[in-house]
Amino acid sequence: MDSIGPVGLQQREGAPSCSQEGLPYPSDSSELVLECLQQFKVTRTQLQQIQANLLGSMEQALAGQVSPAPAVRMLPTYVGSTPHGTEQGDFLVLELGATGASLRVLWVTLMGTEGHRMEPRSQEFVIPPEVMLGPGQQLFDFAAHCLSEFLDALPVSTQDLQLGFSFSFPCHQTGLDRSTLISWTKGFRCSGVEGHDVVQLLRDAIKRQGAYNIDVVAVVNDTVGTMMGCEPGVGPCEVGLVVDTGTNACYMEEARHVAVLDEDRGRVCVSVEWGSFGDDEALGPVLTTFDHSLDQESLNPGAQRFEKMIGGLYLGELVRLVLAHLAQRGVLFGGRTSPALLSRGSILLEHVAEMEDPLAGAARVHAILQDLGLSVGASEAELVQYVCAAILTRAARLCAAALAAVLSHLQHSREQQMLQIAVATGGRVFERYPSFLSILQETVKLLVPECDVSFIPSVDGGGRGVAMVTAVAARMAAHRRLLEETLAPFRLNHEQLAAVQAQMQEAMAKGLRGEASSLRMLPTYVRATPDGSERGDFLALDLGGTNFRVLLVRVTAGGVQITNQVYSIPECVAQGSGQQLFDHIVDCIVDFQQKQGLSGQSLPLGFTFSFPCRQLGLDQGILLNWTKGFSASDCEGQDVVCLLREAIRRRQAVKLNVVAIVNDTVGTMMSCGYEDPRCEVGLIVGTGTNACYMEELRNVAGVAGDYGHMCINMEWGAFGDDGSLGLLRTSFDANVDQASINPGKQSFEKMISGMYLGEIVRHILLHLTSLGVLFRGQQTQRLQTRDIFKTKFLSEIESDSLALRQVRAILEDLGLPLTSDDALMVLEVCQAVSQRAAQLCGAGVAAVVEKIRENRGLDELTISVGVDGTLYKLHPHFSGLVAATVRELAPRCAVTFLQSEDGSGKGAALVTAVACRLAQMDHV
Ligand code: 0WK
Ligand code: BGC
Ligand code: BGC
Repeated sequence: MDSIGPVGLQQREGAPSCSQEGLPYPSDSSELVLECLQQFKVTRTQLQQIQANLLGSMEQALAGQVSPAPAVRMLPTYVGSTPHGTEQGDFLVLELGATGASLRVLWVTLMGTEGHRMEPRSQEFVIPPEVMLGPGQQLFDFAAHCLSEFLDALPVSTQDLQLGFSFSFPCHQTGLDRSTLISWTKGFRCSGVEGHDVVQLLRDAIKRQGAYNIDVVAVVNDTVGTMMGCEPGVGPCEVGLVVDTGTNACYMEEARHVAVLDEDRGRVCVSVEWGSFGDDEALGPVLTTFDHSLDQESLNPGAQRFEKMIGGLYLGELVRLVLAHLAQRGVLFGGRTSPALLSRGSILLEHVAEMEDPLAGAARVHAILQDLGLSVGASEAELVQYVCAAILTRAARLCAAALAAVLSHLQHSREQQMLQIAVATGGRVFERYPSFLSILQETVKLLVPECDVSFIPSVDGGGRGVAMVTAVAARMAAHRRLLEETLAPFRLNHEQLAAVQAQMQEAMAKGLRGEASSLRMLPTYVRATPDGSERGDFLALDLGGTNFRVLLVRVTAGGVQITNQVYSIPECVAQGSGQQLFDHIVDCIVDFQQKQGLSGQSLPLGFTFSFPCRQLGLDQGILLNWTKGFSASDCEGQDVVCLLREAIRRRQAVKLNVVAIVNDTVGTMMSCGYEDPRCEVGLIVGTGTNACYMEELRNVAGVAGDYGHMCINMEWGAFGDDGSLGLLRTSFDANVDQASINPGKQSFEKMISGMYLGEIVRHILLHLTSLGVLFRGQQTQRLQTRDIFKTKFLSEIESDSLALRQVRAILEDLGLPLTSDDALMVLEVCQAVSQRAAQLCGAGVAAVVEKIRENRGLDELTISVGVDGTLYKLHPHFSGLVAATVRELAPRCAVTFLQSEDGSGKGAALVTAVACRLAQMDHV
């Protein structure tokens, strides 16, 4: 390394020898000049130190360390893949900040893989200094004005334009089109922008301009545009490196390494923002007095220290400070300075590059310094060139050390012996000072010899790359719009829910009066909730939910002990003959009695039968129709207690005393009522859904008596079977209903309960796949399979503790080839479907408790609701959404939801116990 001096100057014939540090000594220069040039010499060890410290800071920031704040920010950019080349379309690109006091507008046409490359049309606009330092609104209005001026001159249809915003400053991105400015750098310091979403500021300015309908669909850092603009054939470039007025790099990082993203697969582009690298330990030794004075004079003292040693906005200033210093010490220009030499910013990057040029440089030195009011001696031109070369060389080397840190990180994170990678380069320092790249290349080779790096100059400063990202963003935005359109019918507002509540209250009143109503409001002959005096051993059956259970319930003064056994009801039995079903039930009872040593005992039995039954008494229930996938023959219209007793009779030697048949909602209310006497509503949200409550007997037509209460089984699953839910019904609900074994029935249930939510989601996913929004439009056999998307997946996918990666794991087990965006959309579909279900359920409960409050003429009602059902119990947000909807729609009811611990079997036993107690009292 040390043998290499400022490139270009070496080659010239008769040039004086150079120092062992590779810097030539001008024959007549004093010690002072030497000392000056010495300061800009960065040793290999120092470069390695910088490389190591920058690498350390990168890994701290990736790991999410906040204090002490890492020296670099490592900002995720939401760009998840390098270009496929398939992107197509016309895109507007606005570049702000990369090239200092100018912004550029481009019209880029992407032709996809087939089409040839179209040259972008572009126009550069100089930004007045007062705009770069003024109010933010002024800057964005200026940008919007430039956009219009550019479009005015463009012979293209300017309908619905999509714009990619290349914004070259450190930003926290929260989406491809949402980015908050952290702090200005380079020559910008507009007020009212830091901490704000710059996309919104641009959108507002474009709206104020009002000339064109431009949709800002993506915002990217210029390094990302540079990386993405890499010519397909030569790339893909996985690192973007910019050295223009400022400097920075981005690269494709393993998503699992970026702590702030809950991703474990794929890659994401990270903007390093190495301009802010300023950790004293590494930079302290290489910072010169000139760097300190430049920093003190800058718009942001103490910040962007690394950038101020490399960026084109500062190199000219460093040269000026050195020349001014040497002139003031009498070493240069006869010790004379000039106002221009002493004024900040008078020497620009292009001046330095021209003066340093080995061929024409010397002449340019004279011309440029003359313009600054200086007279340059013959040998002094060369000295000035040395100063330029020293500062440019140092910049290139420091940049190489930073790039080496990124490359060695990539090599380690990809566990590769030899990293082969392409780096896209962009920026005027590369364009104006070609040696910058060769010094950079050499130094990188020296610092990371195990990396085979090819440098690809970006073709048009990244404009195409920004258009690529914009194309991806436009596609994703279009997908998002299609997703929102698809899910919009599931987003129910207050008015819609209040309408459901009102319709249900009306249907309840009609049902109670025995008029036509989709709510049958079935009397259950349960007139009281338990009063704690119940005692004895009871058998209970619990049929109709996920599991069929046989229970032994012992009710003592000390409480209720339950022993139960779960048995399965095979689909062939549930959809076989009624005799087969009830024989199977008796088989299970006999098995249970044997296991519990109860054989031969005739305990009172309570039968939880979770299907719509018209009860004629506590132990008489005519099955009106099956629901929830049951369809056993010869049962509908039959008294299921008789069917059970006949099955018991068919199985000689079994004596059972069936005392009561109750609906699972009633069993659940009774079970919870045993603990909390205010529990007067039973709610089931499981395979099916339904509710019951204690109604005033005077309101129940068809049941004698005006005093007291009777529990009414609402059978609200059928609510809307008269079409009253038509406005809320979506095409997906229709698909599920069509495919069910009871089309046209149980409309409310099919929008709420566990048997159907998974199917609704599956149909929505199929629809979104057909639109190309999901799974890249690939329909998979698995997703066409009925019931493949279980409702329990919704509960799993929506659980807060589950990271997106786990969502993806569930879906991959379903054989769905998905990206993280797909996983996010599936999550949103699940949330929309379950939220609607919970809100509709909440509207139903609100109707019930308001009915009870009005029944009792109360201003305020305090009441408890006993709840059971897998969906309600397992879904992470369902119960909360139900309670919130009830609070919203029935604010005068203080409702407590009690999750039933022992299921409705206990409730059935308690109903049986109450019946037995009342029966004994009758005999007394
Ligand atoms: C458990 C109850 C049972 C009810 C079931 C409903 O004991 O009576 O039918 O909850 O929930 P599912 O099992 O359908 O999710
Ligand atoms: C900004 C970066 C940008 C770089 C090159 C720096 O000042 O912080 O975001 O990429 O300049 O333009
Ligand atoms: C049945 C109801 C039952 C509910 C919950 C519905 O399908 O019709 O009787 O209460 O499911 O299990």
